[in-house]
Amino acid sequence: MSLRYIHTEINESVALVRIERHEVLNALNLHLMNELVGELARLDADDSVRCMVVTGGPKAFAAGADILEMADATVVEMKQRNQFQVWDRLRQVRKPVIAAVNGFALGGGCELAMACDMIVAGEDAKFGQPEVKLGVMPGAGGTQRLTRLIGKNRALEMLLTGRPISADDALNMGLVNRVVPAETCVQEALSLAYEIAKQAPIAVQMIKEAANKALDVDLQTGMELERNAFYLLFATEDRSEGMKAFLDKRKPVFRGR
Ligand code: CO8
Repeated sequence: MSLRYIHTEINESVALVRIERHEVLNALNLHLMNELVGELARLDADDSVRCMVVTGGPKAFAAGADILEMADATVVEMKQRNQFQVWDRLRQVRKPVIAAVNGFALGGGCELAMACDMIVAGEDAKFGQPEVKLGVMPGAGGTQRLTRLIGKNRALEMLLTGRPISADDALNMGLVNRVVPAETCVQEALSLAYEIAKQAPIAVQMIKEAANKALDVDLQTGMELERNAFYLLFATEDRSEGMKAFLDKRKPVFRGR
């Protein structure tokens, strides 16, 4: 099925998903978000894919929610749109998703990058939550994820001033995994994705689930969840293969079973 704003290429078990609405800096309208999350859900269910990279264009990963689409909306219309349901679906994606961010990642764009599992930033990337300047606030996790990632004081400075930060500052604060030359950003994110795609897929998904839970539950609950997932992996063929390959001094071949 051809999508209007989303273009996907799959190579060596990694899907590269590009957001292409460049004329408005990839402003995230409802249609685009539905396409994007629908595509990620489809790839999540595709056994030939093990890891995904989401990227935008050279000038913008995404400059936020589409302001034109919201400008005249009433409270009732906003509630009826139920636009955050799609963000809840995004949280259900089990395979790792890496954001490759060049240019602006603002508002919903910054929230989208943070909703991914890792962020590779081009050196020209700018991250920010400028909603306060529009008289609103983040609605897709900005106050929650940013606070968890960089701490309350630094998050509040960004959230209350709306001022964007540079890629280097984002790295120092722990918002991104690494900063690379802008022209290599997508390739670096893909390299990371290829490395993850070589690991045992069920272990990868369980590790993602357990790490995400670490942010939601107390330590004891998290430790129990981790332990149960650890035991469960002993039921997989990939666990037998991984350990056998180590003992045989060869590379494992993981099949996701
Ligand atoms: N919505 C709609 N159109 C946009 C957006 C946007 N967020 N951002 C840029 N555009 C459009 C501009 O209107 C312009 O269109 P046109 O050529 O027709 O005039 C085109 O993109 C190019 O933009 P600029 O001319 O402004 O480019 P500059 O290089 O001068 O400036 C900026 C780039 C600084 C990024 C500037 O465009 C800007 O400030 N954009 C808005 C950023 C912003 O405030 N984002 C937050 C939006 S609110 C939000 O995200 C709430 C999240 C809630 C949940 C998420 C749901 C998806």
